[in-house]
Amino acid sequence: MPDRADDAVPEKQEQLEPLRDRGEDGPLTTNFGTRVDDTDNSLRVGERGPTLLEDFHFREKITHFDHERIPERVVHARGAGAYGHFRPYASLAEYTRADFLQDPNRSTPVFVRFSTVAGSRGSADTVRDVRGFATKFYTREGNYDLVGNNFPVFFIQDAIKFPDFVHAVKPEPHNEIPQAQSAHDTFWDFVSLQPESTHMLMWLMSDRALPRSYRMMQGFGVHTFRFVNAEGRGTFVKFHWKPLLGTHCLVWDECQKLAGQDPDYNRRDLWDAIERGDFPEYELGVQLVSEDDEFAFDFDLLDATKIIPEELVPVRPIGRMVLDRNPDNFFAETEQVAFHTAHVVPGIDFTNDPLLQGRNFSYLDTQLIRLGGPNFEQLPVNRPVATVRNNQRDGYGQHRIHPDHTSYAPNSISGGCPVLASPDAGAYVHYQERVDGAKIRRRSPSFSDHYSQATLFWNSMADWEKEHIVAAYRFELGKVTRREIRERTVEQLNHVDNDLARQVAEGLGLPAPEQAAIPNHGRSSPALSLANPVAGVAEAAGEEASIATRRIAILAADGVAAGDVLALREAMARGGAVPEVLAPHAGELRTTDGGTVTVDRAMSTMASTMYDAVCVPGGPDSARALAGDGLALHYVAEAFKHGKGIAAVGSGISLLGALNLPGLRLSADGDGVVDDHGVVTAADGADLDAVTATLADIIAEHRVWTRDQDATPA
Ligand code: HDD
Repeated sequence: MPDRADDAVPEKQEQLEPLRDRGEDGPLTTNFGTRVDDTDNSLRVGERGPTLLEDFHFREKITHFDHERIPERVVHARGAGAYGHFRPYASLAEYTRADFLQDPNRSTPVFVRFSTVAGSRGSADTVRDVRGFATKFYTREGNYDLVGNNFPVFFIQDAIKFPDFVHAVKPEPHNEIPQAQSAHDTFWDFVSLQPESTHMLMWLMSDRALPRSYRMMQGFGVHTFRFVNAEGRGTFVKFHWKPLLGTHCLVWDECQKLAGQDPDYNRRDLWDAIERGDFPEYELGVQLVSEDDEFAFDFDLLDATKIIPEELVPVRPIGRMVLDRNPDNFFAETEQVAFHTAHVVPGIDFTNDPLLQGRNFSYLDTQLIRLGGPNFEQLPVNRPVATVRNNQRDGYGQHRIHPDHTSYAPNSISGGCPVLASPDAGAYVHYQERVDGAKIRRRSPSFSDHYSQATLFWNSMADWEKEHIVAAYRFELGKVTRREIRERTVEQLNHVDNDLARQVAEGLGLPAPEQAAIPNHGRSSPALSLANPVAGVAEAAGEEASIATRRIAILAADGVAAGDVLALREAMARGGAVPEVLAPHAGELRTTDGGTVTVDRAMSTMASTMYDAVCVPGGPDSARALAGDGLALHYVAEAFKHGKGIAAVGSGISLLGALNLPGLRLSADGDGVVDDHGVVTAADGADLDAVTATLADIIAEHRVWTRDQDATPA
């Protein structure tokens, strides 16, 4: 295990250490401590006789096993977690009194859980879905939970609709099919009748729903929250997490294949990176809006289906989070961690966003059923590092022993303890917002524009992003069996953009709407496109787009040119990437110079989908073997289809030649390095540094979108 990051904070880990049960040395015992001499045979009458009820070891072992499962989360059931720490860049005292945002020299421990939303605990990672991005800050003033997603908006405006939405997206009730998919009738039935979901659907149909890695994914607090400073002045705030590795996504074909090839793709990626010492980092940014500007926008700040375009209010970087420790036990930590939007600290408060208000009820309620009672805050991962002291007592799983004789206030027997804190002594003071109105079940008219920002999103997309969105709608609706639902969705899309609606309709064989239901306003927001670098992060990090942590496959067989393998491997590793030699068999490969190279993985165990780029070194025998190997051929064709960087050297180029990749002109003449649509080729003897530098530039751009992907068979 590599060393922790330099500014790691000890408080939380110190608290956890005595609770870690490493089961060191010593004999097996029952849960009540009696030593056990046989755990393989139950106590019975004679060798072939019945089992005895008095076999306490048997009964305890089986009973414990029978009770091992707890209910999975009703949403966000599948996830992965990690510990780390957060440090602000500068004091934010002007806006908030939150202690953990005051001192740039002090770090706060965190636990983060990433998740998918719709699937069960055992479902695949690479499904089309929203991703959860929930952060628990263990501050000195108590736990603060920022329970966000990787999209900045949500499906619905009012929490009372959440059960309807979740019932619609979950597997259908009669047959529990499909698992972790939105491509089915009940989901599209609901959203096509629910125009407020239109903006969120644009995000869901975009590549944002297919993150390459939890380490390369943005996070958003979604709601407008409120900062409150020491003078009691409030400022509206939206939270943004930006990954230092950039925001990158997979393509749909890749996702579908990965769901079978490695259902743990995103979880494994996070785990492996942390084990390697490639600690994921995210910059926290805020959009701040003064209370005077509450009504300055053409949308309502309380409406969670809206963003504040970054061109209107820039994201201001305020700090950085590093995740540097994997949990020791999945169940104890990642499964039992309990997030709650109402876990707030002084200086952070709510707004009247009706989605947020409902969440503030739901998260506490759900932990009671999921974790079996009101003492879930005592579970190791949930325990604040701040002192907990109150008159709450008893309940299932009570781990505290309270020796005091009073559990009520006021009291005199315990000298009135625990005493109340004053605001100056760190007490939470609710923001004193004046609210006045009649009791009504009605939504504000300021929540009623459901299309402008969906159009803004569509207008902001690069051509390839638009193509992917259209393809996603065609796929999803193509799985919907009821024609009227497909038609209704096209009609909704025609409120976003006529061209979009037409393309989707054509793919579905439906009549294309002739005219837009609402004319496209023509506005766009560059920050929404993955094609544009994310503002803030690179400057703060002082880092260029890089190949750090990218996985590079070097395809080789017996007879490979050792020099090529070495040069490719070393150059990639120098850039911080993770190169691996893949071959038709595991073990060692013979090389042209009579030596050997070690194979990292047998090709059959690691598909091209698990790498960001592929290299084919020279060596005539190796190239011939690979060109005759269907797996190797498929490997390169698939990487090409998915827009990945490819490099081939010398005779390695013949593998590409055998594939007839559409639009590719392969020329290995001369000694130069050729880059044709992200396929880098160089003749034997060419400058390998130039090959790797060109490939590195392509990988840093993530994918090449100028190829004819659709025409590539793979
Ligand atoms: Fe939620 C879990 C994020 C709306 C009710 N939600 C959950 C998690 C995340 C979010 C990241 C997983 C936390 C973890 O890793 O344990 N939820 C969101 C966001 C929303 C949102 C960003 C909209 C802005 N959620 C939302 C509403 C409700 C809920 C409107 C209910 C009214 N969410 C829950 C829940 C869950 C949950 C049922 C399931 C398990 C849990 O809370 O601990 O209470």
